[in-house]
This record gives sequence, C-alpha cells and structure tokens, in this order.
Amino acid sequence: GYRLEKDDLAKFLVSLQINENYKFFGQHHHCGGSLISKTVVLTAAHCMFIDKKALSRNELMVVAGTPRRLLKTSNTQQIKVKKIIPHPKYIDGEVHDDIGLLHLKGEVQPDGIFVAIIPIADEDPPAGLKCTVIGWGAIFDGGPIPDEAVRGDLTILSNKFCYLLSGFQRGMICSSNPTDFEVDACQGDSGGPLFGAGKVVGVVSFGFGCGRLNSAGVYADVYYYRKWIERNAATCPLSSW
Ligand code: 4AZ
Repeated sequence: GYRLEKDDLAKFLVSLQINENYKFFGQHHHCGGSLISKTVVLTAAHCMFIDKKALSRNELMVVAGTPRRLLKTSNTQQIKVKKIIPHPKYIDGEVHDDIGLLHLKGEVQPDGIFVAIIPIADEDPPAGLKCTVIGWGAIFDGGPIPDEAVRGDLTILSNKFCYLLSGFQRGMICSSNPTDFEVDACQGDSGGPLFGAGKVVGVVSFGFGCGRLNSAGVYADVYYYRKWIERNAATCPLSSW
C-alpha cells in the first residue's frame, strides 16, 4: 500500500445527485459519498430521504471521478443506482444510525478513481486523530455550495466532549478544528467522508449550524458499523447450497 495524498481524497468522493426525474428541478447535488468498491458507495441514511419520503433509485445519480460537481471533465463518470440500503435502524428525521450504502448499476471505471478503505480490523478512531473532511457542502452556514469540493482539517474529539452535544450517541464520533472553529462540515457535505489514518473513519451526519465556537460536527462512526457495511456491501450475497 501507499499513503493517500490529500489530492487523492477526491478520487473516492462522489456527488450523490437528484436527477431530473424528481419534481421539476434539474439534476443537482444532494449529498456526498465515498466509493468503497467499484460498485458500492458509503453515504448517510438521511441522504436517502427527502420531504419525509424515501427516494427511489431512479431519482438518484452518482457522479464520480471528479472534484467538480458541475463541470463535466474527461474523468467525470455518471452512474445509476441499483439498490438503496439505509441502515435498518435509521428512522427518517432522527439522527441515530445515519449510515447507508448505494449499490451502483455498473462499475466505476478505474481512471481517476480510488476506492476508500474503511476501518475493519482496528478500533474506534482515537481522540486527537487528525482527519480531513471533504465535500461540496455550503462554504458557510446557509451559504452557497462550491463547484469544486473543499477540504477541511479536523481532529477527532473525546467522547467526553462529544456527549455534550445534543443527540450524540453510540455509533457516532465528533470532530472540529482545534485552532479555527469555523472549519466544519456544512449543509451538502452530508454523506461524505471524514478521512483519517488512511481510512474513511466517519460519514458526515449532522451538526448545530456550521463552524460554531465550542461545537463540533457529528459523524457516523464507520468502525462501529463495519460489520453491517461488510455484510451489505457484498455484491454476491452468501447463498447456501
Ligand atoms: C447538514 O445539514 C449538516 N456542522 C452536516 C454537517 C454539519 C452541519 C449540517 C456539521 O447536512
């Protein structure tokens, strides 16, 4: 193996877009996600619902291979979704178990693409671990979203601090930037990766506004959900003879 450089993070980041089949808007960015295989995207369960309704697979499109969500580059790949799998314990409108998988209709082509590693054999990311969040979320609370994905450097916070945040519970981790509280995930970053120690350790889930002093962004803890992810990311279900 080799270490991913920061510029490589965008190579497993995808833009989960709502396509023109949904209402009358054109195709538009909805959430982030991470490729964890050539056919599976890890994202947030709340990205699979809009207006209290579950999205259907033909309302979604995955845009991969580019940090530009609008500009179509020679590396841009658009792939349809075959199956939407929210975590079975997730409840629309609540914050727990906010993790899910999308199975794609075809494989992503390898040019310009990496597949992210998820933590399976280690432990919860320790407090103090340096991480990077990346996505097309708002550049400030209520602000516009950029065409090119933006990164922020964060540090995993202690459970002791995280549990002070309303709604924080098992299966979550939280992070902030120790020297610049304005560095944070924001609306539209949801579903995207929190990357640390060479792995996707978190999935952007929720926060209290964005970039507020003494607050933190909350992420689904990928390590906590690793077994569910492994079971449900398998393209061939284990069948008994
Ligand atoms: C959101 O609305 C959202 N500050 C995601 C993350 C954070 C805030 C809002 C974290 O998707």
